[in-house]
Amino acid sequence: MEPRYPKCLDPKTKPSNFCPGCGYGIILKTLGQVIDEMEVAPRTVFAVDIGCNLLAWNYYKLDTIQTHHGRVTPLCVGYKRANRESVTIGIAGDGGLYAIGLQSFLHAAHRDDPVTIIGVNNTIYAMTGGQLAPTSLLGQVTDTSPQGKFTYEKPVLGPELAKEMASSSAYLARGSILNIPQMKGMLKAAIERQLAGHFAFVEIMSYCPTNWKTDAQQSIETLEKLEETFKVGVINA
Ligand SMILES: Cc1ncc(C[n+]2csc(CCOP(=O)(O)OP(=O)(O)O)c2C)c(N)n1
Ligand code: SF4
Repeated sequence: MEPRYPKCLDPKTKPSNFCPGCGYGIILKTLGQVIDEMEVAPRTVFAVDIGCNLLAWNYYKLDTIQTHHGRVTPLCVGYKRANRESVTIGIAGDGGLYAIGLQSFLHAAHRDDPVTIIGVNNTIYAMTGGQLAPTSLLGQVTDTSPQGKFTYEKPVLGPELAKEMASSSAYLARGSILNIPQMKGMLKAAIERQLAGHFAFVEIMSYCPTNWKTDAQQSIETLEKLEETFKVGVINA
């Protein structure tokens, strides 16, 4: 059997799978740095959902598993139960986590399953072309709400919602690619919390310039505006 790699980040660069200007690369690079700095790569398994996050399937030197849309949380829970020594990290988009996958996500938080889940919130279904998501804001123009979202006054606030059901030992936070050091600290805390035997979730606000139809400056400004609703910070320490 091949020895497992001590580090997950590959020093050799390869072409990005993501659109130019996408936020996913920032998140994945930061997560990789955290895994390597914590020296947990040999025991880490990385799980990807359906959505643009699945383009990370060959990003790390890690065993990587993939599942159906919204099923990354139960996939991680099942893997962790079979391999208690593993560090199990799953990633999904806001569509996968808060629509089709909401029930299993909330119950993992409720059961305090010792996994680390990362939710990338770009307020739309990105991979399929920019449709309305539970996180879209009232009035937000998307491919399926050309005149602006008019249903549901409030967007789903994932970490706040999870707090309603989660164990008090769970770590729940919202970071942003606009503050990388803070996001990095949250990812480290989320892995430490799993190692302590508890559920951990970090939502990360990110931009999707392709579906938002924004240039670099507009992407940053749009994200800054979104963060007035999606408040960055630790929700449950
Ligand atoms: C069960 C199921 N329903 C629908 C789809 C189609 N589908 C593929 S990606 C996607 C949306 C992904 O959006 P999100 O989860 O927010 O991730 P993002 O692409 O924004 O990272 C959908 C609906 C699917 N693959 N499987
Ligand atoms: S569609 Fe959006 S989220 Fe997906 S890779 Fe392109 S910019 Fe990134």
